[in-house]
Amino acid sequence: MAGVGLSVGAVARRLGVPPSTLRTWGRRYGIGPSRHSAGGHRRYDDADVARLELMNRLILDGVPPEEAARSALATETGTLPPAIPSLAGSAKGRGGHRLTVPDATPATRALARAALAMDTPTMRDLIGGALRRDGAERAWQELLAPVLIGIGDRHAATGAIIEVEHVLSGCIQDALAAEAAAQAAETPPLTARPVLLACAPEEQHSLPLYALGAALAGERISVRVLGARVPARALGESMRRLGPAAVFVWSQTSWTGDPAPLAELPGSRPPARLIIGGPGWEDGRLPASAHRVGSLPAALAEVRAALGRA
Ligand code: B12
Repeated sequence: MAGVGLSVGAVARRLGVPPSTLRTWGRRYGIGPSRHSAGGHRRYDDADVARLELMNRLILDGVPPEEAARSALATETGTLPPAIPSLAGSAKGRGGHRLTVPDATPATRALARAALAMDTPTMRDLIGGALRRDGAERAWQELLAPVLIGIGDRHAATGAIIEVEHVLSGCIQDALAAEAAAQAAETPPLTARPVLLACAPEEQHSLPLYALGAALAGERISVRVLGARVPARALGESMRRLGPAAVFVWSQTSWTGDPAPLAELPGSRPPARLIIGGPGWEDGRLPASAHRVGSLPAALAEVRAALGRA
């Protein structure tokens, strides 16, 4: 694409959408070509095309166009952030992709490398080893979350490695669920009222719930992980049936962060503490009773407070 950039028709063919759609996206969402040819024709450079490819993929994955455009425009399509040490070479997968992980360590490098190679047995060994050695809270904070964030950034920049995201997520979820079950079997919970952990309706990103679940099980706190995409009615029904001490609801993305269903959750006596986490929640309209947390340690502290533990 050196120098002149691609025409509307060429980009449309590449994405498999009509040229009129590209023009509409440009007009409506401000995601269009950065330059024009000498003759005044619209020209898309590499960064424009990368952004449009990302937007198109998000739409194909079910994200509303406006949201997809906002994500694509907010994504740095060129170089990765300079402050983050590069894992170039060491974490290079067969597909030639590279990954940058915040505060990379030998452990994150090894997991990133195994993930990019889709080497499931090694991923399982590394994740299981970290959970046994460091416990769920530390393993999540220092190993799992940084690698997931690195993978998400890579996906945002290239539109690629979705398959890596899926395989790694599966390994992490299995390992965290197994860890929670092992902890509960080894040292039965001390608390009578459980803590419910649920994703917001339609929210598929559930791994933080499993991390919190495993960390709570390690503290002998009884937990029920309801998992991804929990309809508000199902969460309400679970609250009526189980009488939890606390309910934690996760929203990763803004299209699942509508706080309205939170206000409809049933009351109880004694009341359940409502704790919400994740970058998706829309500030401003959150119920006054909600305790918002921004990290796994903060979520653990809120749950302990709900249970009257120091
Ligand atoms: C794994 C993953 C998936 C898996 C989820 C599997 C599962 N069982 O959870 C799958 C493949 C299913 C998936 C699907 C999609 N995903 Co996805 N996914 C991710 C990924 C890589 C990790 C998600 C995660 O667990 N995040 C939790 C932690 C690790 O990350 P974090 O939230 O950024 O962490 C911050 C805070 O939340 C806090 N924190 C960290 N851990 C914890 C724990 C607790 C308890 C608390 C309170 C706070 C906290 O600290 C961090 C620093 O501030 C993220 C990248 C990312 N950065 O999150 C993308 C990401 C969330 N996905 C994204 C998208 C777009 C999608 C899809 C729409 C399309 C796609 N192909 O990727 C679909 C549909 C999702 C839907 N409708 O719900 C985007 C969202 C963009 C946006 N606008 O919000 C992201 C950010 C990737 C990206 N950069 O493009 N995804």
